[in-house]
Amino acid sequence: MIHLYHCINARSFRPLWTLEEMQLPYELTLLPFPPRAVAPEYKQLNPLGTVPLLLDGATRMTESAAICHYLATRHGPSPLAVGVDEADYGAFLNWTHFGEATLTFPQTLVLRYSRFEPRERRQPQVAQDYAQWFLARLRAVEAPLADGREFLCGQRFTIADVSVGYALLLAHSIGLDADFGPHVAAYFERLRAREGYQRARRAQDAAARAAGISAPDLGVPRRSRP
Ligand SMILES: N[C@@H](CCC(=O)N[C@@H](CS)C(=O)NCC(=O)O)C(=O)O
Repeated sequence: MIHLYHCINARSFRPLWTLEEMQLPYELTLLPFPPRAVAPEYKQLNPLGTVPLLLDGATRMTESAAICHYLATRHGPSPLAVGVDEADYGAFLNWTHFGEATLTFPQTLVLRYSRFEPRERRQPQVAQDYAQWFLARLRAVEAPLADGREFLCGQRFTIADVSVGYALLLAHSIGLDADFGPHVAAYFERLRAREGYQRARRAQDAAARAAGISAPDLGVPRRSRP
């Protein structure tokens, strides 16, 4: 049985969303955030103390985009993965990694230096600079969507959309979505309307209720549902 360790709205939402898109059976363990500090026993399973952690037989993975790719191929074949023989294979790999390395990483600096650090260690200039950095890189998503395509590559929804979609979800939860371009905003709505996305949110909510864990307050007034 596939086992996913997850924190509310963390990058582990990517594999959760993929599991629900594929309707694979899995076990979900929801941890309080950050597990490194508040669930120290978790470090025996994952010495990094980060989520996601995916266990599947002898396979053990801690990188969210790679886990999505693994699920769509090892537990495929699935249209969620673009195959090596398809024209968009390179674009698929590029978007899948772009979602984490280019679009999510700068947001973690925004979060850390504007919310998570103790007040005396906060760095508003760093937070502001990396928010701008994120929004500048997001133009690389706005431009291709302007041609009317529904999803990023392969002419269908794939885990490249899961990877980039999670970066948009994080931007939404820290209030950067106000600066989304019109095509990115419409794309984000399309992703959130998906049955698989909705199922993943319900699975997260049910696990949170069962574990008595609530979402960390990121200090952003909510304009719309996550
Ligand atoms: N590149 C990794 C990053 C994993 C990561 O840093 N996860 C964050 C949650 S979004 C975490 O567990 N942070 C807790 C910590 O750093 O202690 C991925 O894509 O999965």
